[in-house]
Amino acid sequence: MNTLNNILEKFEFDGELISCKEFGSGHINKTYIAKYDNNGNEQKYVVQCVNGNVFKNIDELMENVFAVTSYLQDVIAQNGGDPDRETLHYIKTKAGDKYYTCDDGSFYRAYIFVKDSISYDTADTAELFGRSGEAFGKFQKMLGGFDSSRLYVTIPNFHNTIWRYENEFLPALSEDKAGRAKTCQAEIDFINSRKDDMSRIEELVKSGDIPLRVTHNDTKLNNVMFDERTNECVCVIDLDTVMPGVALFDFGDAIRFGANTAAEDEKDTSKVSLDLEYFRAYSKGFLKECGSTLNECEKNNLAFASILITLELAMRFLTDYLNGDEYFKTAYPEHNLVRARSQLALVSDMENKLDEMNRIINEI
Ligand code: ADP
Ligand code: GN1
Ligand code: MG
Repeated sequence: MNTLNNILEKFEFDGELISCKEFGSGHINKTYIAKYDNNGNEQKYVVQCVNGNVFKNIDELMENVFAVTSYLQDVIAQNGGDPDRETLHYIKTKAGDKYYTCDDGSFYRAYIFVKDSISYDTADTAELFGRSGEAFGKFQKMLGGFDSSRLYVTIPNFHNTIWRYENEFLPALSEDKAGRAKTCQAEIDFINSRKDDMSRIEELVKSGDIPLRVTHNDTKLNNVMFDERTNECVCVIDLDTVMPGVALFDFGDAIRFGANTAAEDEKDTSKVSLDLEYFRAYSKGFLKECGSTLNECEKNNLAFASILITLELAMRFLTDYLNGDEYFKTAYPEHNLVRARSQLALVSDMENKLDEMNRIINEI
């Protein structure tokens, strides 16, 4: 059995290990921060155990992140930026591999901790949130010249909402293997009643009105690192789901998470709503950077996509609740149900604000 120290020893880290602690609030992977003393200088590394239940092909996943980060390093250097700090740097193992496989079959990979940076689970101001919009917009723009067909699809149908409904939600409901369907009938009914909305973006992709681009696919606020002192955005992280995808979902997922007046797993749904000031700030930042690369159809669907991705997340949380919590990490037995309820409350509020959201986008 590998110990954590033993796993750290497999990587090309500089200096002597001082400490290694679990860190972050991600729902899938396990993240550690390892501190090293390198001749009196502290050097931090991020070490992650990748969830093999979620990511079935670690080689393809790591190929994607190496391809995207090396491309970004060139673009950032050409633009006069600092490639060392503005993109992730993965560290190979001493054996020269992109990740290390433990005796028990689990996978570990490592990268340099972005120097003097911090991530946030909530933005204290709309301005800060707007900066993350710029960061994800810039990410989209910088990858504009990267051929998306070079990337592996690490999780098929990741943001194909209707596919998830038909192939994951409905089967989980009919199987009801954890015996929980009776405890969430209202949520099931809500999701069923929105079925017609679920194929809208997929159809626009099929008709060619919406192009596939290189997308991040998990644009939560805590996937952007900010400078500790200036609060400027430094680097977009968490590249495991970078794949060919729909740019609208990158926009919408960030809104879902960051423009919510409550946490993703708020139990008191009366606290959940879409903050239109935050929506405006993010839209401004995002469109400032990549507005000129999006087509009219994409722009017309930014607000709708925010609702759809929120519905999709609600459905994914509820599916996992019905399955007995196999996918997302949970802190207590009803956690996935609480997440689903709070996301559905956000869907309802966004539906009431759709016209206003579209008005804001048009204004910008
Ligand atoms: P997850 O897939 O579990 O969300 P992330 O890759 O987003 O994992 O990492 C979890 C947290 O760890 C991030 O929100 C961030 O705070 C921190 N983190 C990850 N990578 C880095 C990095 N290279 N530099 C600094 N902090 C990082
Ligand atoms: C998961 O790993 P993390 O916490 O950044 C999930 C996302 C969800 C998110 C909801 C691979 O992201 O799709 O939007 O939880 N990642 C995967 O918080 O399923
Ligand atoms: Mg993350």
